Parts: sequence; structure tokens; C-alpha cells
Amino acid sequence: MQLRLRNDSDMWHPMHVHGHTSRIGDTATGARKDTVAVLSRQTVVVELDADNPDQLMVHCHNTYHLEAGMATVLSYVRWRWPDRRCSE
Ligand SMILES: [Cu+2]
Repeated sequence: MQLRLRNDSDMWHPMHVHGHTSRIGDTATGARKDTVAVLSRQTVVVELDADNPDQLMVHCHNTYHLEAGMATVLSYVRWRWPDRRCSE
């Protein structure tokens, strides 16, 4: 799963997704991180393994930003394609 973190502000934000580490850039060799710095006026795409379905907090690690409401919830469920075997 990919998350696109877009920062339209004049400050940078250390963004954290609970329950996951993420990769940036090359998904084969990119380092896994707990927190991703999103610089001012930039967008970062992070790659997560969707292996922890739940309701997970995504927030800035600057406490005063978090307390001001810079947080949201990422929700997803485990899902499988239906079994389409024919009964011939
Ligand atoms: Cu912040």
C-alpha cells in the first residue's frame, strides 16, 4: 500500500504511521523507517506492507502539531479475492 504525504505548509513534519514501518523510494533496497520527514512544500510517497489491518493513527510527531490536531486515522481490512473455482 502506498501513502502520499503532501505538505503544503512552511514547516517540515515528522510523520508517523502506527503499526507499520515504511519504505521510501526503491522498494527493494529502501530503508525501513518508523517516521518520515516531510519537508515544506514537498510530497513523500511511502510504501507500507498492508499486514496489520486495523484503525491506525497517522500523525505528526511534533507534539504541539499533534495537540493542534495534525492526526488522522488509516483504516483497512484484510481482504481476499472470492474463490472462483468452477463446479463442473
Ligand atoms: Cu508537524
